[in-house]
Amino acid sequence: MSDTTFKPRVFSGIQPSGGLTLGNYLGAMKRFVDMQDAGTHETIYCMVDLHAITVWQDPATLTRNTRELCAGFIAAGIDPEKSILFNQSQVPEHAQLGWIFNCVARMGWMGRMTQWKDKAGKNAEAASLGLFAYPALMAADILIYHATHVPVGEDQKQHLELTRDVATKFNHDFGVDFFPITEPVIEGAATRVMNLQDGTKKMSKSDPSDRTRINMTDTADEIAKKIKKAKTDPDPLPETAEGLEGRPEARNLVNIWAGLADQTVEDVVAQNAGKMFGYFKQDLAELAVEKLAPISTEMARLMEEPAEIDRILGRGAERAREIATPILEKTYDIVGMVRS
Ligand code: AQP
Repeated sequence: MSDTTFKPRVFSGIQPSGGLTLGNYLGAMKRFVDMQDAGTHETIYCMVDLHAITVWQDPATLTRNTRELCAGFIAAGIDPEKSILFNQSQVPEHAQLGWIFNCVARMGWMGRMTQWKDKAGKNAEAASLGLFAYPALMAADILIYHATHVPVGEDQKQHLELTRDVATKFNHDFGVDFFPITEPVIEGAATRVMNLQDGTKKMSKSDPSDRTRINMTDTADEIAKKIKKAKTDPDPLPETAEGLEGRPEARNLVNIWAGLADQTVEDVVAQNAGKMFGYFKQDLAELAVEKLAPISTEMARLMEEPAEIDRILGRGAERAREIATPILEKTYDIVGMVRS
């Protein structure tokens, strides 16, 4: 940790690269609301549209997804007065600091990122340069606010380690103590919600198959059907959490329950020990509908007023720039850029 004392500040983002999933909600957004409501940190939340375009996005769909994501944030409990809520492209300082970090980060660091390997696949030559550089822009998203804490799902852990590496190298190269060494906040029972059809893969909003995920906009019927059809094994629920070992699909459904009900995995297993998955899935579907239906109803209501969503995003961007601009200016001074 650096010697300078930084103001406790939370930053996190979600890509408008598709509809919001249960994974995004349990792994990230629910934590965002908790951190906002705790009142211990200033909270800044962002729709990272510049990250979304590292893979192809249809322009009209990107616009809609960004507004829908904003509606999701608000419906889930983010108050745009308490938190700063905006979309990344309206705050150009992210991309400006991102360029500086492109020059700090090393090619080798980027090449080791598992998300790069997963998303570029075997055809890395055809992947965008932006997809390769994604983690440097993510470091800029966080450090342009001197954020000290970043709530994320398990899949983002490696990118956060890289953010720490970028801050450390910048501070070392320029002999300053300017960027904080950010702490990841990866908490709760559902930090890695898995694909409903394959418990070894992450639930993802851009998976081509809709059956693999629960979308925050799914109807009660769709949620119940997807949970009923979720892959499981033939055994009943175990007596203890250790009994979930080697049963990824069973573990996933238990984790989802724990995340939705704010319980521990141990409690969920104890409560349902010996139950067949057919019955467990019925109860889980009821729980999911009870928790998610009010959010999707509110999202739909907010989506009827796109101008109000745009106003909230614009105001959030103004507030974000008040913090970001002086940090970028100071960075330019440290690097030796002439500013007149
Ligand atoms: N399955 C998941 N379980 C727990 N947390 C998750 N997150 C994403 N999927 C899960 C968390 O949600 C936040 C925002 O993620 P993102 O939209 O920036 O990108 P991602 O991690 O790549 O999410 P997706 O849904 O898989 O998007 P696509 O398909 O576009 O790549 C992060 O905190 C992430 O950890």
